[in-house]
Amino acid sequence: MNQNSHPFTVQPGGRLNGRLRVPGDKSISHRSIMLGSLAEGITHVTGFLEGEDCLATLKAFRAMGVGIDGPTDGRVVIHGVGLRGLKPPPGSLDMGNSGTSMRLMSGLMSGQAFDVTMTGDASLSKRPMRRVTEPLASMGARIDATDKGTPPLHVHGGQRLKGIHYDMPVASAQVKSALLLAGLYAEGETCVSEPAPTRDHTERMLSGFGYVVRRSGNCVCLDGGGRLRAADIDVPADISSAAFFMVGASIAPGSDVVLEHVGINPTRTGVIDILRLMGGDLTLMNEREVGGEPVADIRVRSAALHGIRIPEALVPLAIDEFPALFIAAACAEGETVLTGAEELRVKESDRIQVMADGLTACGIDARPTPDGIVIRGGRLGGATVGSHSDHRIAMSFAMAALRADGPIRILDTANVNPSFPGFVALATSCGLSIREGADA
Ligand code: SPQ
Repeated sequence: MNQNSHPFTVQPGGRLNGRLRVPGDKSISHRSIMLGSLAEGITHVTGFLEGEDCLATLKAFRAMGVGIDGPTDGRVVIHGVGLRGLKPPPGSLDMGNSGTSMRLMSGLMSGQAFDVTMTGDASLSKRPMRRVTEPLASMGARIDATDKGTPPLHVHGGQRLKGIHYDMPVASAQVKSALLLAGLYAEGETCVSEPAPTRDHTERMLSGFGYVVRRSGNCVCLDGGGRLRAADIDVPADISSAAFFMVGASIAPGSDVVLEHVGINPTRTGVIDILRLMGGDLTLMNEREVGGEPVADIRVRSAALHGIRIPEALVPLAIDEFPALFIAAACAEGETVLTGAEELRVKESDRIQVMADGLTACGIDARPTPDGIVIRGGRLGGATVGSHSDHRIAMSFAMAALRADGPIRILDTANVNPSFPGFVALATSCGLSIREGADA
């Protein structure tokens, strides 16, 4: 892809104010389509994220014969076909940029009676899949990948799966979910234990669909052969999208925003904890539970941030928010040290290196390490930065402009829309001087 395509130009300074609701949670939206399709009965989803990643999942299930109405204004109606009701798709399934679709569906497809090929875009085609294909193989699945263990994946149908007890070497919700979804089709018990807590939306939603999931300590188990019963799902606003505004409001003096109806599942709230440790002023209001997921309105006011050593226990709980948090660190007094986050190197881009390069271009002392980064807060200069097609990098540098002393131009931002449709309009509405295009 042309690295100069579709730039953002963000003028320096300003502040963020107002009440805003960011789009629906990406992880929950994917899972709503998967479980809704495999349930018996009709599932109504509201707040669905209408970005290309989740639409890739939706189109895949449509291609396998599931009747899905919408999305219309975040509403989707899924006519579930039951665990054994999917049909062979007419061609390969295109997962676009979406690691969640590819990895979770590797598990689900392993239990089907038919073969499926799953492809992805240039970024997804570089991401590691052995983390799911290897444990799935020990359940009896047959999945072909490239010699490097990357997509496209060809999943052979008609295999007899058996439950396993798997100790995950990396803390990954995608691996855990892939195995649990394969476990629905396996003989006996499938158990996954995790080295640190990861997002538990799959477990919560399975329970919401009436499937018995047993949790004990760091281990989650289910038995194959059960049934899913349709349930309505209200998808909360995505904390990973809200994070850009949490950071923007924290670093820009005079800011005061309320982020409405944000999912605050404890496996996702590391960004709030880390910003607070840095001196951030964040208040949770109107806490409530919606369809098995905790939700709150989050008020964020600007604050003088200071550098910290980020506790490693918080890393999996904030894994997608580090690009934004690195901007907070660049605006903080003193040094911020992140360790134990090597997973950041295998996301949509190498988020450690790409953020370090961008921050360095802005004049910040940012030193990557094998498993993290050391950032010394300082004066942010205007610059042109490459996002390497990574939506989270692009939106993070957009927020950096609030504290920069010159315009920030961000290259190759076409992948922002798939995870955060309407980002430019929403950011503009609360005070960011951002426009799509190259001219300052
Ligand atoms: O879908 P994708 O591309 O893998 O999405 C990312 C993101 O930043 O949007 C990671 F690049 O989020 C993952 C997250 O990092 C979504 C996810 C999930 O829904 O289960 C889990 C996390 O990945 P992992 O590898 O830690 O399991």
